Amino acid sequence: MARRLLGGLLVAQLLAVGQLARPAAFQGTSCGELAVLTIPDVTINAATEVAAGAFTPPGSKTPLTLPAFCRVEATARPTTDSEIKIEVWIPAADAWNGKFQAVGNGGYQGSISYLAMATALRRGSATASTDTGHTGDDVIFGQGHPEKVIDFGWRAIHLMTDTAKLVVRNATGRFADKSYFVGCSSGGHQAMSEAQRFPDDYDGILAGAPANNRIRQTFGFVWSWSATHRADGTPILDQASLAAVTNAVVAACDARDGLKDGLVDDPRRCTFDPATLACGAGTNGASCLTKEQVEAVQKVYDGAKSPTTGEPIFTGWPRGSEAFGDSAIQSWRQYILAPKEPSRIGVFRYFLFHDPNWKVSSLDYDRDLAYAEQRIPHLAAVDHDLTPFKKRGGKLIMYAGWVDPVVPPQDNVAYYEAVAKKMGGYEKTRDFFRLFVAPGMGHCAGGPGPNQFDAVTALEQWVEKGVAPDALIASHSTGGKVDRSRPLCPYPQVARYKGTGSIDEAANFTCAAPAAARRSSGSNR
Ligand SMILES: [Ca+2]
Repeated sequence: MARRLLGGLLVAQLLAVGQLARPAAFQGTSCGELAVLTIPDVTINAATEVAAGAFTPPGSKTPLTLPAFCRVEATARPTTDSEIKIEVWIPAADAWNGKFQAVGNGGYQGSISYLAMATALRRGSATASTDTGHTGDDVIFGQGHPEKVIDFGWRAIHLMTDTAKLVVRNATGRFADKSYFVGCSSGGHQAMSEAQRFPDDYDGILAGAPANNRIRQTFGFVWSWSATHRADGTPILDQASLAAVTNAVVAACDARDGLKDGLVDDPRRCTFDPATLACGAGTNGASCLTKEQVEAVQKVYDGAKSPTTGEPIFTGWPRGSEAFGDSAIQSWRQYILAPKEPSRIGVFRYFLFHDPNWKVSSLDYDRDLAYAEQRIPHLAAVDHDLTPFKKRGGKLIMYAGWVDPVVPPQDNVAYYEAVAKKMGGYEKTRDFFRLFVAPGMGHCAGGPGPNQFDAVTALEQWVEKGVAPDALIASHSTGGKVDRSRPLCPYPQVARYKGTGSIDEAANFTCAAPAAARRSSGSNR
C-alpha cells in the first residue's frame, strides 16, 4: 500500500516537473527527463526530442520525413550475456492517438526496424522496436551464446514490450489505451510468440507470413537445398527453369478454382506434376526440365519427410512459388537455390551442436529433429492452445501469401487448422483469430495477386469497436496504378466471383466456402 502510494507520488512529481519544463509537447515527463527512468535490467541510454522533419536512422543514408517525437534509446540486459537494444518513439501529445504499436523484425536481422516504426509513428501511435539482442542477419551470433538465442527467440520482444509500455506511460502520463504488435516473417513469428507466451502483452496482434515453426522450417531449408543441389553443391535449377514451372502451374491449375484469372486460389488443390515439363528425346532448354530437375522440383513440393518412417517433418513449398517474379525473393532463389549451403545452417552449427564444422551430410532427420525440439524450443512458437489470449479479449489477424517462396503458407494454414481444432472449431476460433491467405501473393507482399491491404486498421476496428474483419480488400498495382482488387477472405472461405462485372473489381466477389468444402458438407447440393 505504502509502496503504491509512493509510486503514485513519484509519478505525480514527474508529471509536475514535466508540465513545468515542457507544457506543450508532452503530457507526462519531458522527453529528456525520461533518461532517468529506472526499469530493472534496463538502461536508458538517451532520450531526445526530435523535431518534425527529416530523420536519418542510424545505418541509413535515406532520411525519413517524420512528425515530432521523443526518441528513447535503451539497452536491456536480462542476463549477463544479453545486450538487447530497444528504441521507443512517442509522438507529441497533440498527435498521439492513445495507442502503442510495437513492430517486429525480418529474418535474423539484428537491427531496429526504423521503417516500420516510422509507419506506426505517422499513424499517431507510440512505437517500439528491438534488435532482438544481436547485430546482423547471420545466426553466428549464437555461437557460445545460448542466452542470446533465447533473447532472439522470445525474450527481447517481451522485454521491449514491458519497457516500452513504462516509457510511454511516463512520457504521456498514462498507459496506452490499446497495445498492438505488427510484424511479418520473423515479425510474424514474434507476433505468434507473444500471443502464446505473453497473452497479456497485446490487445491486437498482426502476424504476417509467420515463421513461427522455425525449428522445422530450418529442417525444411536443408531438405529443399539438398533436393536442388548436386553433390558438388551446384544448383540443379535456374531462374528460367523455375519460371517455366510457375507458368505451367498457372496454366494447369488456374481454372480449377472456377475462375480463369491468372491466379491459383489454393495451391493445395493443384496437383501439377513437374514431369509434364520433362524434355523429350534430344531436346533441352529453358522450357523443359531434365529428369534431375523434375525430381528436384517434386522434392521441394513434397517437403521434408523422415527417411525412415516417411512422416512429414515440414511442408513443402507451394506450387506457383518457384519464380513468379524476377527478384530472388519472388522465387526459390533467395532461400533455396542461391545459398552455397542450406539457409540457416548455422542453427545446427551454433545453436544446436556447437560445432562450426558441422556438415549437412551428418544430419539425421529423426534423431536431430527430436534433439532440436527438446533443446531449443524457445526458437519456435507452435502452441495450438490460444485460450489465455482469447480469454483476455485479444484479437489476432494472421495473413499469408499462397505463393510465398520463403515461409510456405501451408504451414500457416496447418497451424490455423490445429488451433481451430484445439479451440473447438472454426466458429469458436474466428471470434478472436482470423487467417487471410492471398492468392498470388509472395512473402509478406508482392506477386501477381492483390497483395496490398490495410490489416492494421482492420485489427484496430476489431479491438476497439468489436467489428471483426469479414474480408480484407486487397489491391494489386502496376507502375503505381491499381489494376486489380479482390477481397481476401477469412480461412477457410475463399473469394468467389458473383458472375457479373469485372473480375478485377473486389465488389464483384463475395466470401464463401470453397467448392470442395461445399460438396463435402452437402450444404449446397
Ligand atoms: Ca484462378
